[in-house]
Parts: sequence; C-alpha cells; structure tokens
Amino acid sequence: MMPDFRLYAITGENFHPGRSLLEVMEEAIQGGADIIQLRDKTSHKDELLQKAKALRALTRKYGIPFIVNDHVELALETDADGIHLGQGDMPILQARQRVGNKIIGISTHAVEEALLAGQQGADYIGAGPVYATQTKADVVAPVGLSYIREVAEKSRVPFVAIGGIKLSNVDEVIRAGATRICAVSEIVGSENVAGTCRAFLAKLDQGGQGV
Ligand code: 3NM
Repeated sequence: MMPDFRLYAITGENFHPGRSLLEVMEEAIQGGADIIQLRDKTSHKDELLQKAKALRALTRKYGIPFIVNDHVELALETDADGIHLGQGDMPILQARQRVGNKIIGISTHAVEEALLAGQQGADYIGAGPVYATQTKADVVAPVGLSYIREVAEKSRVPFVAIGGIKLSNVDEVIRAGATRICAVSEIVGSENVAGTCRAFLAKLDQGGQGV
C-alpha cells in the first residue's frame, strides 16, 4: 500500500544558483514535500547511482517515499519505495513482475491512459501537463484543467496534477479537483524552497479558495 501524499517534489537540474541536489531536496522535505522522485535524464550511470543512494538515505531519515523515474533496476538496487513510468517505458504489468509490491506510478495525458493505468495496477498516476512546461522535453501539449476535472471524476487510483504548476496558478488546479500537486521548477528553482513548499500546502489546505 502506498502512503497518501499531497506535495510531490521531483529533482530538477535548474536549482537556484549555488544550491545542491541534496540541500534543495532536504529543504523541500522540511517545507512539507511528502514524496520525492529522482528524475534525471542526463547523469551517467555511476552518478545516477550516487544520487539515488543519497536521496534514499535522505528520504529514509524523514520517513517518506522515494521514487525513481524510469530506471527499474536502479530502484531495486537502491531499495527505492517505487518507480515512476512514462507511457513509453516498461509496461506496468511487466514492471509489477520486476518490483513486486513497490509503488508504481505512471504519467498519463488522457483519460484512456488513466483508466488503463488503474486497471493494470498502478498505485498512482500523474495527470498532466496541466500547463506548458520547459522541464519535460518530449511531453504532449498541455491537457489543461479539463483533464484534471475528468481524472478527478473518473480515476480509481490517486492522481497528482503536474506540469507548469506554480504558486500563481495552483489554486485553479485545486479547484478543478486536484488534492495532490507536483511541481518541479517552481520548487527546485526557488530561492526559498521550504517556503514555496509550505505555500503550496497552504493552498491545498484552503482548497484553492485562498487569496
Ligand atoms: N511530467 P514543471 S510534466 C516531469 O505531464 C513532468 O507527465 C509531466 O515540471 C507530465 O513543474 C513534467 O517544472 C514536468 O513544469 C513538470
């Protein structure tokens, strides 16, 4: 069983100048991020392993789940709590055979994908990109708030809204039905990572009705 979560922080490479991966992710956790994903499309194998081990240790210290993007074997090797798949990655059923009862998440961009992910045993789905994003190179066109409304109504597994989500637009995402938020650049690029996380959580607490 996966623990529920509200604020999903994913590693990115565009940190505020002078900040390191571990510093940024620890601040995110201290600000209330309650699940962390290593998503790294550029590091070599050894570097990726070092990062995964460091994030595993960090998330263990705080008792929150650690998810590895794409790399099923790396997730197994570092005893991550789960993996996150893209639509073009290993199919869920195959991944389930490899990872047993670890958490499996998958990115979805259309309701058919969301429903299929639920049927195939995904533990959670990403729903996005809500808005345009610079962070994911090959992502589909923004799906907008209508997808969030649809997934909120129809998905049988928990969903997390993602893609271009900022403090300035998250209220309408929450009002569309999102109770879990993921942001990359708004969190890791912030000068005040913990404060940004706390502000996202406050907006979730207010149900998107805050000022
Ligand atoms: N997945 P930012 S959008 C990693 O829609 C990722 O599946 C997406 O980064 C999806 O918060 C995205 O900086 C990037 O826009 C999100």
